Amino acid sequence: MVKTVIDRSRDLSQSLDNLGPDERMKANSDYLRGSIAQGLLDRVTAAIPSSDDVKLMKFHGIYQQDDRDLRNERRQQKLEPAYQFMIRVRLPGGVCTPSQWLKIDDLARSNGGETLRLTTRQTFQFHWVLKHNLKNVIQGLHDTLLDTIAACGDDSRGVMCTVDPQCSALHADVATIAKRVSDHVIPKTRGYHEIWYGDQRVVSSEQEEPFYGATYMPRKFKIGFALPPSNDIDVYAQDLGLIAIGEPGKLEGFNVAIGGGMGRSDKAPNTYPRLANVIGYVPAKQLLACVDAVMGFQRDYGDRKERQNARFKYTIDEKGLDWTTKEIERRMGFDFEVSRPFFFEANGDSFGWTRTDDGKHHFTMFIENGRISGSLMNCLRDIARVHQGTFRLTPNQNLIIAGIEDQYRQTIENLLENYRGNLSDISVLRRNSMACVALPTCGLAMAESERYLPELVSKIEVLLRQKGLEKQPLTLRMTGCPNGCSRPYIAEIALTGRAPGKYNLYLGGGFHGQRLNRMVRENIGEEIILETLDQAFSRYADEKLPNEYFGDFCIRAGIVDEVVEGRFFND
Ligand code: SRM
Ligand code: SF4
Repeated sequence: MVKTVIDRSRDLSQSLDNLGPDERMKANSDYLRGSIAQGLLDRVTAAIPSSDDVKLMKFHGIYQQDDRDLRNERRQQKLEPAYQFMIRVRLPGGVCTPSQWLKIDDLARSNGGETLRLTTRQTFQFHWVLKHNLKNVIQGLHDTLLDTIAACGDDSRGVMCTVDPQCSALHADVATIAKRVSDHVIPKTRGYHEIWYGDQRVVSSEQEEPFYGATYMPRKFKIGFALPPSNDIDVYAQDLGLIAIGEPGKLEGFNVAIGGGMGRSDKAPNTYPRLANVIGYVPAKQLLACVDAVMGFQRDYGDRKERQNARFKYTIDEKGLDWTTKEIERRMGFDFEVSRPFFFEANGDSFGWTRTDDGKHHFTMFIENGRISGSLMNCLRDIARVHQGTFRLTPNQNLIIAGIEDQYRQTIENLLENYRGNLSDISVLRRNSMACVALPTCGLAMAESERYLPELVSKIEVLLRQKGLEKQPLTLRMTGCPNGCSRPYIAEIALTGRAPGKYNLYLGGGFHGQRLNRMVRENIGEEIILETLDQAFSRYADEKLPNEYFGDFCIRAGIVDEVVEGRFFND
C-alpha cells in the first residue's frame, strides 16, 4: 500500500475567506452532499433549485443543461428553460462488457432521449435525462457495476488508456494499472452512495476525504496512459500523461509527462493550451507514489482564487518546471530516472478488422463524432447480445468490438453488414475528424460543432479530391467554443467556435499530437474557411515532400509559425 503524502501545512479550508467562491462552496458542501437530495424532490421546477448544488452535482458526474434550441421559444412563452441533465459515466480506460453495454443502451432508450454519446475521454454520456429520472439511470448503472463518481468536477476525471488492439499484450497490464489509478484517486465521500443509492449515513471517526480534503482539487485533473507507438489518448494534452515502457508481458514503467491542457478563453488573455513536458521515468511499482505526489502538488499549489488560472499547467508555469519537478520528487521520496526512449506514430484510430497474436479478432468501427442513435444503436445492441469479448471506447469517439473468438466473427460481420459497417465509403478525412457536442445541450457552446462538422467535411472532401489529396490522412477537429473538448489545438486543422456560423481556424498541429497548431484566421464563416483551406491544399499538393504531413508542411512552408515553447498565448 502506498503512503499518501498530504501536506497539511497548506490545508486551505482554514483560510477560505481569501479564496474563490467555489472553494467556499466545496468546503461547506459536507463532502459533496450539499442539499442535492432535497433539490431532487422539488417538483416545482425541472431544475435543481440551488446553484451550489448544480455545481456539486458535477462531482457526481451530472450536469444540469437546457435545450438551447428551445430557449427563445420558451422565453417568449414565459416558461422556464427546458431543463434536462447530462450524465457522464466513469469508465476507466474506456472498456465495458456486453452486459454493461446492454444496460447502458436500455437506460438511454428509456431515460436518455434514445441516444448515447461516446466522448473524447472514452466514456458514455447520456443527454436529455429529466430530473425525476436521474436516480433511475444512476441506480441502473450501479446494477451493472458502473457509476458516475468524479466523471466531472474538481477531482481526477476519467482515466484514459490506449485501446489500440495492436497494443493488446501490453494493453491488459496497462489497462489494469489505469483502473487501479482511477480507483486510487476517486473521491472517497459516501455522499454519492447516500444520495443516489439511498445508503444510510454512517458516523465514522475516519477522515471522509483523506487525500482531497474538504476543498478537493483547485480544478479538474486529467490522467491518461499511452502505449507507444499509439498516441490515441493525446498524452501531451493530459495534466498527468503516462507513457508505458516495456514489452508485451513485461511492463517496466512509465515516462511521466505533466502540465498538458487545451482550454483557453477569449475573455481571459492569460489562458492558453499547453503541451505536457516529459520530466522523467518511474518504475511501474512506484507509480501510485508518483500520482499522489503530482496530484498533491497541484492540490496544494494550484490557484484557488482564480478558477481560470487553476489548471495544473498554470501552476507549473508559475512555479517553474524545474522547481515543480524537484518538489514532486521530494514528495515521492525518490528522484525520477532519465526518461526512456519511445516514439509515437499517430493519434488516430486504425479502422477495420485486425487479428492479434492471441488469435482474437477486433473490429474498430467509425462512429461519427461519437453519436449513437437509430439504426446504429440497434446494430450495436444486436452485437452486444452475441458478443463475448469487450467493447472499447476509443479516445477519438470511435468503438472497438474487441476480443472476438473465431466462431463469432462471421455473426458479427453479418450484423455490421446489416447496418452499413462498410468503411470503404468513409473518407480518410472523415475518419480522422472529431467534433465536440456543442449545441443544443452544451451551455458554453457559441457555435455548432457535432451537428455541423459532417456537412463541412463533405465540402472539404471535394477540395481534397480536386487536388488528388483524398488519400492523405490528416486530422481535423472542431469545437463549439475555445474550451477545447475535442483537443483541437493539436490537430493539423482545427476550427473553434466564436459565434453562430463563425470559427477561428488553426493550422499546423502535429499528426501524432506532438505540436500545437496556430490560429491563421479569426472569426470566419464557411466560405472563407473553405477558401483558406483550398489555398493551403493547393500549395501542399504542389510542394509537399514524400510522406510529409499537412501540419508539418504548414510549418515548413511558412503558412504558420511553429509553436516552440509547447504553449501559445491567445493569438
Ligand atoms: Fe469538455 C466543459 C463536453 C472533453 C475541456 N465539456 C465541458 C462541458 C461539461 C460544458 C460545461 O461545462 O457546461 C461540455 C458538456 C457538453 C455536453 O452537452 O455534453 C463538455 N468535454 C466534453 C466532451 C463530452 C466532448 C466530446 O464531444 O466528447 C468530452 C467529455 C470527456 C469525458 O468523458 O470526460 C470533453 N473537455 C474535454 C477535453 C478533452 C480531454 O480531456 O481529453 C478538454 C480539453 C483538455 C483539457 O481539459 O484541458 C475539455 N471542457 C473543457 C473545458 C476547458 C477547461 C479549461 O482548462 O479551461 C471546459 C469548461 C470548463 O471546465 O470550465 C469543458
Ligand atoms: Fe461545449 Fe465548448 Fe466543450 Fe464544445 S468545446 S463541448 S462547445 S464546452
